Amino acid sequence: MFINWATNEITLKIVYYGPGLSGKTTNLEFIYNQLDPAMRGDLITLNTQEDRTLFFDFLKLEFGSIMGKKPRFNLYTVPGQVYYAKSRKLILSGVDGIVFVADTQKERMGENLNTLLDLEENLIGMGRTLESFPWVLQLNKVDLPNREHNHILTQKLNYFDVPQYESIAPKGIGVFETLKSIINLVIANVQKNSTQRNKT
Ligand SMILES: Nc1nc2c(ncn2[C@@H]2O[C@H](COP(=O)(O)OP(=O)(O)OP(=O)(O)O)[C@@H](O)[C@H]2O)c(=O)[nH]1
Ligand SMILES: [Mg+2]
Repeated sequence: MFINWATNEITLKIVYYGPGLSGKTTNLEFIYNQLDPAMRGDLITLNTQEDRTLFFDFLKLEFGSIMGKKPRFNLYTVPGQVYYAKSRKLILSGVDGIVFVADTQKERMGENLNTLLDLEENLIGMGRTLESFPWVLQLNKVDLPNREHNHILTQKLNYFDVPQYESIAPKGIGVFETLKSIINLVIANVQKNSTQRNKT
């Protein structure tokens, strides 16, 4: 979180995290294409030739008001491929909320679990934990045939009982529900922390 007292702006950082090809970039593309240009900046993507995220994607949104300030949401995706671990760690720095984009195909469960563990390790490195951090789970690619059962996905990935949404990112199904949910969690968290600060 970054507060600019001069301009009365508060900047909040939301990171889309998840294994390679789970649909993180597709979420940002859909949000970018749907939103009024007055509410968003350009979508900045750094891709390989195969359209895999090389470093990150970035999209800036501006709307509403919180505690009398104008919030800006900086949305990032991490590169999901295993060997970009250092980039993922770097992109997480200063994060306020996380969307974990899981791939619901049965054969991708191992990758989902590895990446959730990678996220937990990075959070612990920042003095945080998945249990205490604002995050939501997006179960993406539910249109594909080899889909894992919901109760198994929930049991293996959502042991902290965070809000979870099914999605088909290229069609936009579940994309804005997920975004609204993480924005609400992040705002609630900022307000809670500022109330606690004011009490002490
Ligand atoms: N059928 C289907 N395809 C999807 C869905 N979401 C994403 N895709 C496709 O999956 C591929 C990978 O999506 P990306 O959004 O690039 O994945 P990513 O998570 O950003 O991958 P990395 O950048 O490598 O980490 C693309 O071809 C998308 O069109 C979905 O819900 N259903
Ligand atoms: Mg990507």
